Amino acid sequence: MFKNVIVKTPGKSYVNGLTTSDLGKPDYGRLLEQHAAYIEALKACGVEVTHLAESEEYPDSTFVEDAAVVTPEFAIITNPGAESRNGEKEEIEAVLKNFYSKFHYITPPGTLDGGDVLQVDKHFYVGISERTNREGAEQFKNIAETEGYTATIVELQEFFHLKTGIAYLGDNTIAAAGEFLDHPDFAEYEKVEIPDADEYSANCIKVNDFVIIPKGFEETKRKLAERGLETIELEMSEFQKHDGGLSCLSLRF
Ligand code: CIR
Repeated sequence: MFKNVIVKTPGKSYVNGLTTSDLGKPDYGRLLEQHAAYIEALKACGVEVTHLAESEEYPDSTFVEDAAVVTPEFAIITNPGAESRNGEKEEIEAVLKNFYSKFHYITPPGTLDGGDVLQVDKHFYVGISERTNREGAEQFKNIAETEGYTATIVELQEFFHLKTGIAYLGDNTIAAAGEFLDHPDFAEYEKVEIPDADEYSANCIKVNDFVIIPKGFEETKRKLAERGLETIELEMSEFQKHDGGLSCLSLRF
């Protein structure tokens, strides 16, 4: 069970942040509404929300997931791969000091974004992406192993981050899209298969008794319901415009 989450309000500078999408400029008012709804959904899942104020100097810093990886026993402060985001790790580390006494760090020349790390119980999958390099992934694997976890390094072919295309739903089940549908590293799992047209909904989060999914993906909702999973749907349009999904907006522990 997750007890805590950390979220951060997006600042006005969000609209000038990084993106590879061509979905248009985010509307700041709608963005704030969607972020507020995200917080309410998390509260409905029974977690305590630590809510950080916006910081204009880091346009992408609402995506708190990328600056740290958190487990029940320790936190790993990452070394985010985008230069404009790298300094975000300092605030996140300071906040996590309220919850953790044990820290590990990804250090240069290693880079790693938390969005490239998927945890399945005592195992991690670590994606090598535009943001996470092999050195960062190897450092992560070593840290995991010293802590009694195991890790598999996965080279991404197309997805932006590992968790852009995959989520763990408990009970040996994953939601998988695109390159992860037939990927040998995930062959052992039961799969909720997400077709290309619904790819965005592969980035969903299981928080205690609910799976939070983006709004507008009826097929994904139906497939989750078939497995007895209760969903909460959230409008995510303004985050999607900047390559963000549900997992990116919180640290859950
Ligand atoms: C970025 O390019 O870094 C942000 N615009 C989006 C980050 C999304 N984070 C994630 O998938 N973990």
